[in-house]
Amino acid sequence: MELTVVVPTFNERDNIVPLVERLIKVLAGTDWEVVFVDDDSPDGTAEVVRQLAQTDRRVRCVQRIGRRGLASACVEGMLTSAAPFLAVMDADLQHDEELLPRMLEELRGDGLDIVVGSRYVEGGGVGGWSRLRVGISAMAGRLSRFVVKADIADPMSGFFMIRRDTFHQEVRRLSAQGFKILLDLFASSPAPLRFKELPFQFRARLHGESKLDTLVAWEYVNLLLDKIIGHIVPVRFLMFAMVGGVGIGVHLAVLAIGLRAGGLGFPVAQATATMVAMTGNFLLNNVFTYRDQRLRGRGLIWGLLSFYLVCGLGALANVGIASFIYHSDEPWWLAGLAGAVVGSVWNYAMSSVFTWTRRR
Ligand SMILES: Nc1nc2c(ncn2[C@@H]2O[C@H](COP(=O)(O)OP(=O)(O)O)[C@@H](O)[C@H]2O)c(=O)[nH]1
Ligand SMILES: [Mg+2]
Repeated sequence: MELTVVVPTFNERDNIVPLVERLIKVLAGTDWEVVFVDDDSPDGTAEVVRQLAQTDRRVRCVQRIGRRGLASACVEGMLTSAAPFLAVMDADLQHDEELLPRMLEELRGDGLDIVVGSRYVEGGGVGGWSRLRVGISAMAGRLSRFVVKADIADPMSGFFMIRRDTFHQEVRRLSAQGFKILLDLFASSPAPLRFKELPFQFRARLHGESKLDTLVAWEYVNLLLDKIIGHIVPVRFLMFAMVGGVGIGVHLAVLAIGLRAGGLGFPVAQATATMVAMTGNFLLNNVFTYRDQRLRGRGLIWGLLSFYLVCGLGALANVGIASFIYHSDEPWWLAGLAGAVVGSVWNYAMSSVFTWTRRR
């Protein structure tokens, strides 16, 4: 086995067969396999892959349940491989498979760790992208300079081939968050990666639709933050704390409205504000902090109930600690702050176990 092509998929049913046909054609004469890593696509992508795998041992499927995330899918697909060379490409035929044999050729020599399919070197391009998307992509590329020192034209590319031993050297340092696995590889490498970029034309998607939505920008910021400060404090906790800050604003606003406009008594207004703030925090965390494990449908209801419970206990811990410190003759603000910190750490730790559990 010389080459494993890892293909992350989410709702790509109709692209599987055409992609494998093309791989068979361009990789003739090479000993290769393709691993599709599917995040339990509702359209049955994994089933299509398995059907193909029934008659072709080169095709394999890893199906992940209750998880989302392009970068982590790529990492886990690469970890299934024993081949010396690993390629990653999209399922939707936007990446030019003709490049694969040339990437392989480059890597077989001893001089390179990674070969990148690049849209931004001479001869490459993005075809029919809108100006807005070109602008956003260029902007993201400039931001990436904060974490990547290499002078690479297309650090956001999702199309590359890497030596397996290079990948294994840095796999434990990877953030594996969001969309940008290549950037992650470059930013996490202990020694500068020896790389080469080969141009290709980014084609239009064959079937299905893009999973890139506006929150991808958010994931990108997460990745950059993780690379910059992730070794000091987990970025997820920072997100959680930021949402908590928003929650305090929501709480005070609802309280004020309840007291002034609603004419409620203080306990009722405070209870209402607490419920609204907790619910709001839950929904915000579900979309931003735990985007990769987002709860839906019935899981959302159970998640909300468990979040109420976790936060209720967190509030008890908060008040208990704060009162204890206050009665030890420490200043009121220190007592209050200590209670709040203990409460938020509790809420964060417990909700990561009981609310956004991976099992759901
Ligand atoms: N396993 C997995 N694959 C994903 C996920 N999101 C996107 N993909 C796949 O990643 C590739 C690139 O996504 P795509 O929507 O085409 O992004 P675009 O080309 O930037 O518009 C495609 O093969 C998708 O099916 C995900 O959450 N999990
Ligand atoms: Mg695509």
